[in-house]
Amino acid sequence: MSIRTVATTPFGDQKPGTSGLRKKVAVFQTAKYLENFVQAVFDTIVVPAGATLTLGGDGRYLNREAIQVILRMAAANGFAKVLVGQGGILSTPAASCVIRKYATFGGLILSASHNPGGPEGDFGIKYNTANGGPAPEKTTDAIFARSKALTRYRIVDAPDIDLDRLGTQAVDGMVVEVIDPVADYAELMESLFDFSAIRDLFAGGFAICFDAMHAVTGPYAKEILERRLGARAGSVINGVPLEDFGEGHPDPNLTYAHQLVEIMYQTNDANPAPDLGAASDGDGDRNMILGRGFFVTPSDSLAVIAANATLAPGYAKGIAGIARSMPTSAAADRVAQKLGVPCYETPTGWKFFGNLMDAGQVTLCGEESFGTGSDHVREKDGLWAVLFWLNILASRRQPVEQILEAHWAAFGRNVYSRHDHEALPTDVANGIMDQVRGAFATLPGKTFGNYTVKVCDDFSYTDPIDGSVSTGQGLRIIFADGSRIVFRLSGTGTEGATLRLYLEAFEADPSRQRGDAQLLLADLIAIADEISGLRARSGRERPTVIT
Ligand code: G16
Repeated sequence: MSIRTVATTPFGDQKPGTSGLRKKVAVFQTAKYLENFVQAVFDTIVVPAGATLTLGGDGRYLNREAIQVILRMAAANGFAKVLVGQGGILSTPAASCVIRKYATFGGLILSASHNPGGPEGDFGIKYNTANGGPAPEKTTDAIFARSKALTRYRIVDAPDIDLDRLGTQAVDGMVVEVIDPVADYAELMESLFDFSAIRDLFAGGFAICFDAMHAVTGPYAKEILERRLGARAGSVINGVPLEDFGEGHPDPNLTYAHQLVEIMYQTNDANPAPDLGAASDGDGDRNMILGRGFFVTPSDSLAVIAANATLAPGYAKGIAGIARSMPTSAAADRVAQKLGVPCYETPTGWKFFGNLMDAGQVTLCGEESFGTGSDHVREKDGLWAVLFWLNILASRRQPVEQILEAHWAAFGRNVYSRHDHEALPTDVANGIMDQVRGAFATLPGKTFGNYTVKVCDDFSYTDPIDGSVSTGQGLRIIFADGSRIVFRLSGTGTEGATLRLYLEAFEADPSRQRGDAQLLLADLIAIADEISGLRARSGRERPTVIT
């Protein structure tokens, strides 16, 4: 082996965020930047002899180049084998599936998720452990510490491998197997859902529009929805992964998935909107669900999936429990209560669900940030959520909107919205958070119109399985009737600071459950501004994104 040890100096800024290290492409193009981080990962995880690594990404700009570098470094750091997705492609849930199925020693996933790509965009990398899930905080902290102490990295001299050719090649003695990125994942989906019922649904004229946003899910959605399930050709739009996502922002929400939104909200009777609309993000772990002219919040989607879980063969025996991130609405809690199963409230970040799933405490997990998933893998899974909805629709044969209305009538409606204030100057965002924190002492007992503050806190969490404590996870103002306002700084932005305001009000009365969330939440929106001084401090009249 021709291992080279190359001197390097620490960068000091390689701290993985909510979901791995995310930076501008230009930062990742800095000499030795990628190598430094990858070496920090390999040093931290201590690669056992004979280990296999899973490797792939969402196809964004720099994906292929980074994979060749990582392959050479994996060979120099003791891996015996790497499974890499053809073309360098593996969606995040598919990577999790491959790690678990082939019991690899974790995997490296190259993605900046829903952030834009291309030379001016973002790039990212994260390590997932052998359970298929994002590395826990203690590991990412150790990786960061190591990245700051590094003086050398190891790499072999070897030519690039052909990423497009399926089968086995070698990098200086290490085996590289280029695998079909879709096959294992599609097989797993077939084992969970009633494909024959969904095929019947499509055969009966049911129409879906799936927006892959020129990101990684295109090949997955075409294979599963169009080829295996018989959705009509063209059901998948923007289905070719592009390095810059067609200059789009591959974030499946009402703002960025505007083409899908226009299709689903069109009112032309001669050309009706499809029955179901769905979109997924850059790396395929997020999802948005739309009915005809109707938006399903991710929090409601989790609750509906939980309430209908036994309709899907993979969940026919029932669910062990549910977990949701703190800012996610309590709609799922109400379902859990009815089912008599536990519901856990965790900090934002899929990694907090891992221990609960590994311990068999929960089956379903969800986050307001368009993440839904189950213990079939250890990541949230966009296409899985769409297939779950299809399974429910194939069984219930009702429009999406009716399913939601029936759900609210049965459980009450947790009216919910998130307001994002993106790319604020960091000091402005911190100032807003400080003002809210500063108000905590005076808020309990204070009344704003119909709302009286019951309690406020900075959310902290003790993992029930390993006892680890995570503090500073979001500022909560909880009112006497259970309504909530939450302020939190995003852990995934790469420009300034993104401040998220989460709003939730409970409505038990079916006659008042219908209607636009922004109107139903107007009072809470005003209270949030009064407490935080958000508009005055930011100088902005409205949020960048409302979902
Ligand atoms: C990542 C995590 C999610 C988390 C989200 C929060 O999503 O994987 O579990 O909910 O970040 O983002 P923020 O900190 O910006 O609110 P993704 O899809 O970017 O990997």
